[in-house]
Amino acid sequence: MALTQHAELNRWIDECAKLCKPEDIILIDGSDAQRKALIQEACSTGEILELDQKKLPGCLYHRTAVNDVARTENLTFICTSLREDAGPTNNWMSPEEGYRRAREYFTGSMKGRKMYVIPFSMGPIASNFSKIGVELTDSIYVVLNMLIMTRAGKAVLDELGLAGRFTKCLHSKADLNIDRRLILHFPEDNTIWSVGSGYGGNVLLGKKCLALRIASHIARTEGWLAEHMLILGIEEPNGRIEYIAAAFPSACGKTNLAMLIPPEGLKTKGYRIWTVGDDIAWMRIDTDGRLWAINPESGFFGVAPGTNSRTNPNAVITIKKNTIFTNVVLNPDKTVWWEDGDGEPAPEGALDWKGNPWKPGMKDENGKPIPGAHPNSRFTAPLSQCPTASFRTEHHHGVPISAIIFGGRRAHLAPLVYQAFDWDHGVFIGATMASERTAAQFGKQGEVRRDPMAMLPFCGYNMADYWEHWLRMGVRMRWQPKIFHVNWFRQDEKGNFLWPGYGENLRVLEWILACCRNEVECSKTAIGWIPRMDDIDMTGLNLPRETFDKLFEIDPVAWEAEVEGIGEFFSKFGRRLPLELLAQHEALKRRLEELKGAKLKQEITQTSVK
Ligand code: GTP
Ligand code: SPV
Ligand code: MN
Repeated sequence: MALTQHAELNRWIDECAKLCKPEDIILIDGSDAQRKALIQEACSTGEILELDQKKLPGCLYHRTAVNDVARTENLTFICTSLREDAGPTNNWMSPEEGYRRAREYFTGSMKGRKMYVIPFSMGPIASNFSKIGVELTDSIYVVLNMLIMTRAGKAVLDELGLAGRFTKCLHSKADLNIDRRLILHFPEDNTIWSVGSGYGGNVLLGKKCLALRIASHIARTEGWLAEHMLILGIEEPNGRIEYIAAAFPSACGKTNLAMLIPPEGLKTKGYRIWTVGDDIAWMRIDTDGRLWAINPESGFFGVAPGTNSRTNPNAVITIKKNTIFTNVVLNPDKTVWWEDGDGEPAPEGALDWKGNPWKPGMKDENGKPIPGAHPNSRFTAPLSQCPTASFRTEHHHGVPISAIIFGGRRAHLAPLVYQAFDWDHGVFIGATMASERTAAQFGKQGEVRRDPMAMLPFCGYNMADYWEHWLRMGVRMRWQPKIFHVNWFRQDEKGNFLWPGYGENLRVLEWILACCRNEVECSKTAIGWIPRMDDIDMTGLNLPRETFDKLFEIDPVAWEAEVEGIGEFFSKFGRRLPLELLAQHEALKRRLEELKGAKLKQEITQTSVK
């Protein structure tokens, strides 16, 4: 009997089964009984371990292969007929080559395993703004994660009906060989093929692959935006809630900001924070001319290290039950541990993320501390368990966005916060943002790289066309959100963070909202509007005046080098680069020259006074 009522889906499942040769095909229906049976099966093979069910009810533990712990961007490709359609920032392969190479790796890759068919919806089922995908996978770990991260199961098939449109997502762990690993996107076929990996972003195909790479391509043709952004609501005591969307690169603070707890000093103001999403936003212009956003996901796939009751108490509560922990330390009492978490040092007899005996303070042959949890170890937890989960997350219509924030991890250069002069300038700020590389990607850590809109690894088409699309979206909106740039990571000469970050970031958000309502005057600088010192509420925070000044310092010499870097980056896009961005680049150059001239004049007068 056919597996589903959808003829095309059946045909495709058949085709993939012929290729991968699984011993059985199982349809994921979303029921609790099936999920429990799958957990039992995965536990019996050692793929998954059940944690102490009294201390961590419903929680599971998993380790990925040691060379499979972060997204492998160098093995991730956009497969379009024309190379220019992928653009200079993406790896490209022709669809023919992509299918040919991956087909070899998929051939017989599921022998002796089962193939699971996961129908899933990104966004609330039946919302006009949602998209359906079906993932075929030979990994129970993937199934269990997808059941948390997406709305998956029979209800999605019902929604798909006899002939609904869906993204074809094929995944096989195969032999987990990094030399036979490929993450391929075929936007022209609405298809994703991922083989040879078992790590999150490479294999939970609803997330980065569908909700960003494929969706960004669809969004361009349909006139909306698919972005690497958190969505957060800030409720004032009068009940009014303003929503913001913020794009930070991987491991730069989205989950933390999305679950923010108001700092002590601002408690009396009575703000409440509502978490809508921590990683992805789909945004469209509604009939009211405003930008509205939904979070297509239903769970968090968050960075574990650094998560504790001080930095992110909401996350700590969220992950107390029904959570999958990946690549963290396993304690002998079947609980988990990670660097900079809560409580005591890891107990005797703990196993590190590789499964080796481990205790804190161990060093490698070069004297470097060996971390117990991988720096990119993660938790997968249902959004509904977050104490601040927004009541709008299940709403088909999402939330209206008042401000868009771009941000990166910059030890130098970028001030704590500044506002764009207008939409085009904001698009320029997003297009030119840069950040230090983190553990979420393979590669040299700490290196500054350009990461436009935090979408460098996630834009499914030519980045120049993507900027053009952003510019055009601005024209179509009657109420444009204001655009800002933030940097929580600026450091002093000794390498200490100048800004306390985390909950204290609300002080900056408060200023941002005041700007959106035109309630404050700002200081004009060469790079944008910055706050006057008194306009950021510092109650309860002993931030010395010098630190504030350092946080907002704009060094014209360093910025000149930045402008040069931007020029080099832009030149990669040739004639495809929107003229508006060229004009913005020129204007910034001019403003910085003026600033340098003014500073020089000031220095001369100062010397002559002496
Ligand atoms: P992805 O899930 O990879 O997209 O990452 P993310 O953007 O959600 O990052 P996350 O919130 O998990 O934060 C990553 C790291 O940044 C953690 O180690 C945090 O402790 C740290 N971090 C987050 N917010 C702040 C902040 O305001 N200041 C400082 N100094 N560190 C922060
Ligand atoms: C990121 O790296 O931006 C993540 C984790 O959110 S992953 O799903 O692996 O992409
Ligand atoms: Mn992310």
